[in-house]
Amino acid sequence: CNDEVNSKVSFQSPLNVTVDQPTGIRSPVEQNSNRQHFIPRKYPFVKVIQKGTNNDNSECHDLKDQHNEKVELHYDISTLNLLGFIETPEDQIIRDEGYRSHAFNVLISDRLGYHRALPDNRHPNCQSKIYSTKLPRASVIICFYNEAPSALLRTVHSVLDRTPAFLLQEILLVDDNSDLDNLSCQIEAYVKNNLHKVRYMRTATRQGLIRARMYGANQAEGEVLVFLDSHCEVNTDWLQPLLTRIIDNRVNVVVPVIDIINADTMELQNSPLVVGGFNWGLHFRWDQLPVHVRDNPDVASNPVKSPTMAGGLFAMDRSYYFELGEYDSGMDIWGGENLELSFRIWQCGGRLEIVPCSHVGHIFRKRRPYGSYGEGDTMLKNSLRVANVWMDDYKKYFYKQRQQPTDVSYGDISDRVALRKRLHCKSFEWYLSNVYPEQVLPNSEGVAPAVIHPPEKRLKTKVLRKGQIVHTTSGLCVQGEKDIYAKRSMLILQHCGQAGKEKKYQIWHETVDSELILASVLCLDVESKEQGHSFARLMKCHGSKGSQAWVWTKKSGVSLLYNPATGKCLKATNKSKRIYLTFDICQDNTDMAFEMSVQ
Ligand code: UD2
Ligand code: MN
Repeated sequence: CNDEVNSKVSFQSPLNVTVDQPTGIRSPVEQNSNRQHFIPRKYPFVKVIQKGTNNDNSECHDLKDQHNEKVELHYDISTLNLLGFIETPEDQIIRDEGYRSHAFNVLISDRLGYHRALPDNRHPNCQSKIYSTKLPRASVIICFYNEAPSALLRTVHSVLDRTPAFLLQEILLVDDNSDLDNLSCQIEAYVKNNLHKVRYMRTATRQGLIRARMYGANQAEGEVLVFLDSHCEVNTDWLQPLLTRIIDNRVNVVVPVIDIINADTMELQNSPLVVGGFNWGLHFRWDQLPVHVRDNPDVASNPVKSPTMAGGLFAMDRSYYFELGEYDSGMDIWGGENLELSFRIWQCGGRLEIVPCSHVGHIFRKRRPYGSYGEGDTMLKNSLRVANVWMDDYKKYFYKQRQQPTDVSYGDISDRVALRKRLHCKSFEWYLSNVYPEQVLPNSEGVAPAVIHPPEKRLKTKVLRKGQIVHTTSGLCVQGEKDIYAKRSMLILQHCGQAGKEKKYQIWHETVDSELILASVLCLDVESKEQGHSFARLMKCHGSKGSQAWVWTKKSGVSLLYNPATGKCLKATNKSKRIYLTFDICQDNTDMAFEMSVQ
């Protein structure tokens, strides 16, 4: 990192406002130099919780929180929704570029900054638990490749903010040779100048997450290793229950409950208590708890055994990690290593558990935003290694299940086979009957796409209110264009029906999940760009908010219907003699004035 490079760095963060050049355009908070702390520009709930010294000798000063103050932002849901507002063309660029490079809403992530308060979403039994003070110290290993800086640094700060200092040996930030703009340089300088417990390191060439983690683990000094993805936020007392299980027994490998940080809104959603499984295509899946476990009243706050883990977030005794053979270094980039480690733990005498009192949020994306340098499908190669080392005869089910050709080369596995022998590991048959008796032999289920999905959320359709959506300027009402109940139908403005069918076709139900539902199953949704417009359409309700979540809000007294996932508002647009509903940057003009006339 040299000064020249650093001076060009431009980093979109609420904390990059400098005293000399206040911009304050995109930020929900801006600096008030008299009071020496950040105040909200238009959003409330900002609290300064710690003030440090003003130590401004940084080279990459763009990344500095200029007064070294620790600011905790408290957002309620409606405030969070408003953070996605696109106000300028630059906002739109940050958003679009963010989705392209990171597959989540970087505009909101940047505006949130590096610290935010999270609701303590643990079970009440967990909240009253008292943990021993004689727990081992942990090294937290976070490897990243081209991660959005605001998400990465929020991960780091959430660990620093919510981990008792005496339990944290260090945080190892392993940069897997990121090549996005000046990212590596920015992060390295920020760490150097601000975070003394964090060690930044960078692999000489891109290694993939498996070897990048091994690289980090090899330099770790804590007695326990904790791995986290680079877009997480840990919650209250997250580490103590994990460490407690490890001192109970050093062969316990423990996983927190992985809550969902919504990729479009950054909202934290509680995950249900589920365990890890897999299908015969060797893709990870979430399973319901076995019935006998589910009925146990203690399950919500006691560790529960899990056949596999999702892979990104877990803690393990450091010496046990090495004893058990680290990771399979023959695996590339992404995929499969989570099942490999899970099988290895169980078959070789360890135990894998989910610890319900530990909660960590993770941004679940709909796609992985990075490639693998022409290595093709690393998941297939990695899974072939898993099957051939650990699954004995059962590997035939994997081979049968895959739709792709399986004659690809998966490299030399002799080391891993020798490891299995040396550790006297049990058979896959033993694993299936003792650890995963719920597993059934393959049926015709398809192979899932290669992303790890969040645990399923139950559909809540509780209706808050119902009524017509009126465009207040024209006095017209929103309804489907063609057949009222047609999926994919566009939406138009029509005279508001006063009674009967005409009116019925215009009655929208607003739910607790912020959906607007017509005819029980069809939701107001956003169609991506078509001929320059984003059209509103009726789509089947999916229950996961995003393009189907709607927030009523006001701008200069005008009532707008806002979609946080796109950062845009509903708009009446004349086209071919009809008035269609489209989306655009929210403005206090007449095209965007809508209200719900509650019935
Ligand atoms: C899940 C896991 C992930 C990993 C993966 C299977 C969770 C929450 N996440 O997928 O940790 O086990 O399944 O392999 O359980 N990265 C690198 N170098 C690369 C590619 C990725 O360092 O070449 C980093 C990346 O920046 C991130 C981590 O590895 O911090 C995991 O990657 P991901 O977030 O794309 O994986 P995810 O959550 O889809
Ligand atoms: Mn991830």
